[in-house]
Amino acid sequence: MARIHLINPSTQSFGVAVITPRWLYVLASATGTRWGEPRIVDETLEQIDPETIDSGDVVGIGIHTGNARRGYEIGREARKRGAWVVFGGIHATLFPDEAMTHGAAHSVVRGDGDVIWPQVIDDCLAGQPRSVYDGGRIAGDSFASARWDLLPQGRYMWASVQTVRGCPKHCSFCSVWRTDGQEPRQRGVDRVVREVVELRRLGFRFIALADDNFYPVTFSDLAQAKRRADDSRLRELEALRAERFALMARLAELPDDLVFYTQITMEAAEDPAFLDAMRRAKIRGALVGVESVTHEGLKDVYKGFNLAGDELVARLRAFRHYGIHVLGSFIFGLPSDTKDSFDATVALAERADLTFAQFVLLTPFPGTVDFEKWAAAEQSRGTMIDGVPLTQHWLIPEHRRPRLYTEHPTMSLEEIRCGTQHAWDRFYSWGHVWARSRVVESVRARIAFVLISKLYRQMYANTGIATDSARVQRSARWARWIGYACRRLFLGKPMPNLAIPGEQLVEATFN
Ligand code: B12
Ligand code: SF4
Repeated sequence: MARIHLINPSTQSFGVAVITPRWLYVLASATGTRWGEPRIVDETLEQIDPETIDSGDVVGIGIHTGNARRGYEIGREARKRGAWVVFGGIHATLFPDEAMTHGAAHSVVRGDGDVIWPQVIDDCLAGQPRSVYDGGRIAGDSFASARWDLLPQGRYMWASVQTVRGCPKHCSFCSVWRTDGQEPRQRGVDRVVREVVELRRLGFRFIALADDNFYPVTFSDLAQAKRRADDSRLRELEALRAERFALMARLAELPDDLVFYTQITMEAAEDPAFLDAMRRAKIRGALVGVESVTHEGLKDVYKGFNLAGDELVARLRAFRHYGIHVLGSFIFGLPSDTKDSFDATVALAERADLTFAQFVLLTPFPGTVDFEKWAAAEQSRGTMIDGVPLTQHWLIPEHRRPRLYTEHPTMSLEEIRCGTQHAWDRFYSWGHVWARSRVVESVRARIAFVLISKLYRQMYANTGIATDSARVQRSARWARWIGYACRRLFLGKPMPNLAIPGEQLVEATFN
């Protein structure tokens, strides 16, 4: 019988991984059991063995821009072996034709895969797949719950659960508001809670909320809606906000050893009731897109709703006041950056009591406003690398890809790259990490904190910014080693009898 494969491409495999790629387990759930259990391969753990793919099988490959090239290699190999090849994910949604020409796709699914996937499989197995399927933007209550029973044991430190898709903002470097839409689609509270309970039963304590923006309704949105003559928008927003509080109240009833982490805009810091609800819900960490520490930088990325200087420090500290550790995300390479920006940013990150920080290089991701502007200018320059136009930078072999794409008015690209590397080095130096580890109490927890900081740094910085391949390999080895050492620290004793708050104990799989 034909088999269904779901493959998450990656050129780097670490044996263990930090967070479960949620799409794999959501699509596994959407697959159902009609065709036997799907075969799941996450290449961040280990590379696919092509021998496992047979003629007539259906191979689903999910790609974002960074792993599209590897995804296309797998697609070509699978097609050569006679399988039906289907691409999905954000990059395939943006460039369905590319998945056909470079990835040998029979079909591409644009948008959400939860509902349309069984139909795609049916069509493939009937020998009549359509070239493009529109999965659309489904309503929150149609999001499929993941098949956590299919997870390999002891490989992932964090599970991932989604509570909302879409983000009302419109940052220039981000494609989420265009692909997932600006209208927040919140998932029913019961479904989220059931998934979390299932994960805790299996022994997961750490859960990433794979949301675009956990705070989709701000005070200024409410104030704006209040000014309208028609109050329907205000009622909609109030209902969305009430649902957030309802979700957090239910999470608060779950075992205290759970730890949630989410992504949120810093506007949440002006909402003490929200932060307090987050604290009670055990949301102990949040990625906050700070992007730049100056007003000019924020203007560069259309993020005027963020603050700068002392006000910024106060806002970021507000999270810590409620026990929420911030992973601050900063962008370097903005036109307004100067040679002083690197040190100034690290200093601010430390002054604001950030527990973690990431310093990313401005990258024109397709689907963004930045990309459109950059690609229009770049097209006339016509730069090619290894026969690939720079406007399709994701198709260039990884070791040949530039680290920066936009000329800077005052700094050379190498200065920006080195400044960024230096910011990571400084923020994650042993001394600084050990000093920050005071946020946890026991020595064991402090050691865990240091290891996690180093792991984060090795996985996301060195392998991304370094141009020297020996350094990249060394980082990957380090990350593998620390990953193995750390993974047990995150898991708890399974709680097979954990009840769903407000419900009797029910079977462990839900849909
Ligand atoms: C959680 C998350 C992370 C986690 C990843 C954890 C993990 N192991 O998956 C962490 C924090 C590690 C992370 C890191 C990064 N991320 Co990220 N991340 C997200 C986030 C917020 C949610 C992804 C998610 O799990 N969604 C839930 C699942 C269910 O939805 P989904 O993946 O979209 O899948 C659905 C559909 O796309 C479709 N689908 C997907 N695959 C397939 C396959 C088939 C066959 C089919 C039919 C359908 C299908 O069906 C699914 C169900 O509806 C997204 C935002 C977003 N809206 O996608 C950004 C996002 C994917 N990340 C992004 C980026 C840029 C990064 C980083 C590069 C950031 C950085 N500068 O370091 C790194 C890259 C890491 C790496 N090497 O891969 C960008 C990607 C942009 C792009 N064009 O590719 C996004 C879109 C955010 C943004 N602001 O633009 N990320
Ligand atoms: S960067 Fe964050 S706040 Fe801005 S549009 Fe993207 S998801 Fe929304």
